Amino acid sequence: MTDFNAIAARLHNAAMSAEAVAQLDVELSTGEAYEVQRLSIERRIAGGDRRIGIKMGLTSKAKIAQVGVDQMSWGRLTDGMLIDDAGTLARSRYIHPRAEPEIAFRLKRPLEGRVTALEAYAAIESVAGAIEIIDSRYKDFKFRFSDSVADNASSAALVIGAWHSASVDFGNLGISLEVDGDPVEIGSSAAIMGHPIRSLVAAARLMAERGDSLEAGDIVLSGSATAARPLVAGTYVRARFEALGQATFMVGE
Ligand code: OOG
Ligand code: MG
Repeated sequence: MTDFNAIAARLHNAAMSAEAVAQLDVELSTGEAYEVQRLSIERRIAGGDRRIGIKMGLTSKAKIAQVGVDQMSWGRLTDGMLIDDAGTLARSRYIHPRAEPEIAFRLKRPLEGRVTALEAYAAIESVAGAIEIIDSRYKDFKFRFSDSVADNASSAALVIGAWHSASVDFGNLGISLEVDGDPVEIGSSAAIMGHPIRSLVAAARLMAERGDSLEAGDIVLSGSATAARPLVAGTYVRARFEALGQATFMVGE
């Protein structure tokens, strides 16, 4: 029998120690993979972290092409993953971190199960440009869909720019990711499922499949609009968003 707790512990310890582990030798079912994810995040919560929301994964063609997995996933976000905007991320705390620009939502109402885009809109309190730092705990960033789900969809950290009113039209905003001032990835929020609101609708539906739901106050990362970029210590990363400003951080040692 597969010991889900043991896999969760292995992945949790890999994240805490910044030491990669081998890809899982058994292919978990989707349900099992989400259960391992839940158990591994439970360990973070036991260590003092607080749940702050979720991240969506693989919601754009650019990301699907980069990781070779074409199924949407979601992972859990905790306050321990937050990095202040214009703050510093310690490179040594991660295995092979990459940055990717995303649109973030903060909810004022719960969202559960099958909801319409209109209902999803009505639940948004504010919207922001953000950067997710992903860091697969697997060697060489290689995984199957279920491995990645168990590994909290590679989520490692996030930086959120200034929150804006939900009335900003965020359906097709230009986005660029810069390293030391050079644009290295260019995209649009429309790359996220044609419109990022669809990612929020999908989040509520996919969470319901696992008996979970979005709560008022939750933050939702809608998934990267572009491929992710590896982080190098000593560089300055900035994501710029039309109408939403920017999110930035320094990569420290
Ligand atoms: C999986 C996580 C994908 C996104 O924004 O699409 C993701 C990965 O690339 O490791 O965070
Ligand atoms: Mg992401």
